[in-house]
Amino acid sequence: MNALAPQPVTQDVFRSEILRHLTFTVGKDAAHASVHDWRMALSHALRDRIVAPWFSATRRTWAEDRKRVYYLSMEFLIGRILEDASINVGLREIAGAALADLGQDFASVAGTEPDAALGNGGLGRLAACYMESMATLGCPAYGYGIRYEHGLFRQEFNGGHQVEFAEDWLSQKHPWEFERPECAYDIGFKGQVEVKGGRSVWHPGESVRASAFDTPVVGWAGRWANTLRLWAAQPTQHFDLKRFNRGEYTAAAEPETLARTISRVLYPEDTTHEGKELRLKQEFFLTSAAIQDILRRYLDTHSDLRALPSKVAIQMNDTHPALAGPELIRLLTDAHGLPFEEAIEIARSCLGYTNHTLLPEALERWSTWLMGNVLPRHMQIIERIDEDHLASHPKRKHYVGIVKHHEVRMGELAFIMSHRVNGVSALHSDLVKERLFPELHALHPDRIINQTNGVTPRRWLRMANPALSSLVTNTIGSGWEDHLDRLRELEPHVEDRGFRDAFAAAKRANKAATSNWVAETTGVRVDPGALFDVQIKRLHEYKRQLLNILQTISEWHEIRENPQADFVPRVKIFGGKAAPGYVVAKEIIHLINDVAEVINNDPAVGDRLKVVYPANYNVSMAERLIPASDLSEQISTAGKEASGTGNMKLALNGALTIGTLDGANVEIRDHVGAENFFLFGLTAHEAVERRNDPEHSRHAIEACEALQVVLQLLAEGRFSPDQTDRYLGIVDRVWHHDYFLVASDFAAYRDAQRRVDDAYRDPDGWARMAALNTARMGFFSSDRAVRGYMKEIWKTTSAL
Ligand code: 26Q
Repeated sequence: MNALAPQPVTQDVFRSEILRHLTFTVGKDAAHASVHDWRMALSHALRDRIVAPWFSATRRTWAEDRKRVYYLSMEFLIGRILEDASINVGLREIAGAALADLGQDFASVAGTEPDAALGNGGLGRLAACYMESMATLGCPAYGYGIRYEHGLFRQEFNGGHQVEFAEDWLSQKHPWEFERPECAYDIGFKGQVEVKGGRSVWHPGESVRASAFDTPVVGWAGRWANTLRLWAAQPTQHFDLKRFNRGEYTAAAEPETLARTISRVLYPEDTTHEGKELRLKQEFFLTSAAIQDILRRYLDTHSDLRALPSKVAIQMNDTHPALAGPELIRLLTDAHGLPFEEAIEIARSCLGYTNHTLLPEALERWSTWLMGNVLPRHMQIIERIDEDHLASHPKRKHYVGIVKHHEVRMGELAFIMSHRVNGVSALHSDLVKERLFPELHALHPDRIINQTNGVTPRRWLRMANPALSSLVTNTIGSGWEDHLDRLRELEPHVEDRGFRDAFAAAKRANKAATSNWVAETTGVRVDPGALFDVQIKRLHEYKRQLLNILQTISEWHEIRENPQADFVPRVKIFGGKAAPGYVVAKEIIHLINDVAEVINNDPAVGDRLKVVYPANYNVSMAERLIPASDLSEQISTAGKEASGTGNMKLALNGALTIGTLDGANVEIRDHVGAENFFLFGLTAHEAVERRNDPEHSRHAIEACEALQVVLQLLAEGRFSPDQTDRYLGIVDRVWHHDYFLVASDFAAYRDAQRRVDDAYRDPDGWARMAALNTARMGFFSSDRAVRGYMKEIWKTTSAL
């Protein structure tokens, strides 16, 4: 045993470790400690327990000279760390008991931790799940990202409108990170390129320093831990004492302010790409720091850069870090003297690119003017890559290069610079081939592959849903946490009435707890016996929250028309943020809140229908809502949702899906069985066809009386009595600008909701379907996904 390994933990040992940190790290006496102080002490005590596996993993990787994976992402949507870490190191119970000895409650202490919200949504959360799975699988890896001072904004509602506030997770000390001031790199921008002795030399006109902060990421059972390295921007020259002494106080601090803006705030857009200089600088900042760090680590123990691909795999999470190609080529040629042709091959063998979207407005393109100005040397290299690629594939019709119409297309750049390109669900990967890169796919038919997304069962089942987790463990034993396929063993038990009752009871307990929480946070009292119908995700037209709320209005109307009829009571739960500049999405938020106001206060409705929209949906709110969900709304216009991962979390927790054939819904339905999934709507190909009819909306509305009624109610201002014309814009869009086919899918959706009601009327039948969903979701573990990346893209093996 080495000296660093702490003594085995008992409740008493751990209690004294918490007390030691309270005293010596926090500097507080137990008699005067606040909940925050207790959280700091507990976090440090836990962190100590992660350091041993972390060091041993790092040492093994060096000693065995292992290939490392580098996951480059502008977003890591981690959420809270404390409870997750305590579960993975096997100390959740001991920590709870030790805290109780000290007069503190674990949940209350852990509940004060702010979410690390360094991401917008799916792409950022996927990065966090993959980090956890790489640690679980013993895949030596680093995550590289930006240490944003302000993560995703906090959402509040004011009169039903979304209002944004700066998020401030670092206002309290972040106990999980280790600052590494000795690990820092200069990142240049602008300036000139000089050719000297046949080599290009870039003289940046500005520079900032990227300084590392490391957070250990521990996997299941504490067997392995990797590093998440986040870069903070700091000024290269500190402040100007001469100017300060002249009394120019603000000017003296200018270089500092300028530099710090780079890591100040996460861009809150997750689909619209605007060619903003600061965003480009952020992307290069992350990418250059990462590539410099990767080369420095490699050259510590190797000298032949041509062997780099045998030790380094770099994964680009979408195109945001796609400058990794040009930056690696720049360092290999300009700094290390390799010929361009060799450099490009080395870079390509290291790089992989994951595509997460087909939406044209989300595809990154930078004007050649901006790129040439901010990164003059990289612009030259990009043009050279483009010429090189064109030259090796002459005489192609419709050739789509990287630089076109004075723009740099980051998708094409990432594709050409990668040896593998992957989509995130089977359908999406097919569409990447067919619609996004048809020409490049024809030239490189083996490059595009699929790696269907996954989610970590440790956070999304074991931690978020202790009631269901205990039932699973009591039924099939432990070990499913890192072998999620084992959930299949539940299947024979599903035939057992006792098991189904226990399954339903766990769900019911989660719903009861969440009903209390909903009452506290929104003031709306909901019946835990009602069907909890949940749509939680970013607000976007393609995700069609509008379709959901229109159907809700229709349901409300039906209740009022037939007050005696036998309705299945429902609670419609919404959660999600809109990008601050996305006007239409914000209008839909307003509408949902307005509809909630009317329905929740309608005495004719009572408990049969409630609409709740708790503000500030985030990872922690997801952990609360997902285990309490009966119905998972996955209703995007087919062909638009690359995968979805909330769909997986919900089905894993025994929610039934109502959904279109989009993204990973297709595979979820294949796994859980068509009879346990409420399918509706146009397919991806039908949707494209449908748009060829310029009158598709009018035809759909004329064919559906229920939809006419809903649009009429909206147009009359029934949900906006203070401003009756408020929703005329939405009505007009459904009639005349319905690109996302809300009208065309409305009738089918409404019909599918009827089938949901019918199924819910039979509680035992519902429990069977829900339990089969859980039993059959093992495939969607991020462990399976990461194994796929290791085998097909990174060519690495587990060190365990
Ligand atoms: C790009 C340029 C400038 C500013 C912002 C951006 C930007 C930022 C974030 C563009 C896109 C994103 C995020 C995209 C995203 O989250 N995509 C989702 O990825 C999930 C994981 O693969 C999928 O499950 C979802 O289907 C997909 O929408």
